[in-house]
Amino acid sequence: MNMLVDGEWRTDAYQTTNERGEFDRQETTFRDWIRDDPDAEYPAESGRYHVYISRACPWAHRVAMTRRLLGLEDDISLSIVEPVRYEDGWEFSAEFPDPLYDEAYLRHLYTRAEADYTGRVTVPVLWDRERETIVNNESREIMRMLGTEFADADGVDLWPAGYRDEVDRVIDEVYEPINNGVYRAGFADTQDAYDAAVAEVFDALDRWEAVLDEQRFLAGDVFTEADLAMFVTLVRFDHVYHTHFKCNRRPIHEYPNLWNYTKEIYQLPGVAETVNLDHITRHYYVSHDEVNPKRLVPTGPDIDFTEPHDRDRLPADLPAELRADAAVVDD
Ligand SMILES: N[C@@H](CCC(=O)N[C@@H](CS)C(=O)NCC(=O)O)C(=O)O
Repeated sequence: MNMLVDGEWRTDAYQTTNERGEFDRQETTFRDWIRDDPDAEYPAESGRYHVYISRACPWAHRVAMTRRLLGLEDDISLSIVEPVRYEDGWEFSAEFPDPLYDEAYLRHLYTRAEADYTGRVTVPVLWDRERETIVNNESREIMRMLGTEFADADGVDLWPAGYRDEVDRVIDEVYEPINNGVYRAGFADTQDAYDAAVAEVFDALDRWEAVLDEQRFLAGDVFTEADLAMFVTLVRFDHVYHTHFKCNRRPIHEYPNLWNYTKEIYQLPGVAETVNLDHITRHYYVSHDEVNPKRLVPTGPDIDFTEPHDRDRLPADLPAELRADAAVVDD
């Protein structure tokens, strides 16, 4: 895969699998924090920060969804890159421009931030207009800092007191077998690596299917960052991971609890507008020509995230903003 090496774009430098044919995800590199403190290096100021995302990417989706659910749209601006990634990496276009510098490629933001940057050029990117640099490009950390440093204390809380350890534990538990597991299955170079990854994916899905029979959300009866982290993988699963990444033991819509859980989250106010199945589908099937050389995009599956769910059978402690009837309450 492609990456920057000492600020130069290289198409041969990034080895995605190790000697056993297993997908190795490189660590992200910009790890600063916005703080709710006017003297901080990156103070939480409305209008100062921008996020670059792809509607296709699950990690970027975490950030877009957090921003929307916390009501930070007027505080943090957002722009979208072209859905398909070719040899030059994530790109901008007339339809999906770079609103800050009118750059042609996302990698130019990385070299603006650090002229001799070495690493992958990934979304999401949290950009500081004032220092003209990347604050952070790790979704889990961006999700957390938007909630703890930026959001209004009276609003939606995705990392609520009393649940924090459990949320952190669940995010860890879901990450390797599920969020990253589908990638390890899809990008495996050997049968053994694929077999092991796909077994982990489905063992974990079976486990969560059982948990969700007894409780509404992953950490209990409240909707948290852990659900958001799980949802971005589940909502992509049947369209891309099932076929493109060969996680085809069973689609999500055949798991009663996981499917109803996915539909419930999709139907929370604001969530559906963060999901773009066209960008998701085109991105995966067209960008990864090593997995899908003819770049044909399948038309299915025919599933409907808006059909009724049955999750009301379990207790939930949802803030007013997240209740399905929130739009009506606001009127
Ligand atoms: N750890 C990062 C991962 C981000 C990531 O891997 N994003 C993918 C898109 S889904 C990307 O931009 N890949 C480009 C590349 O690897 O060159 C996060 O969670 O924010």
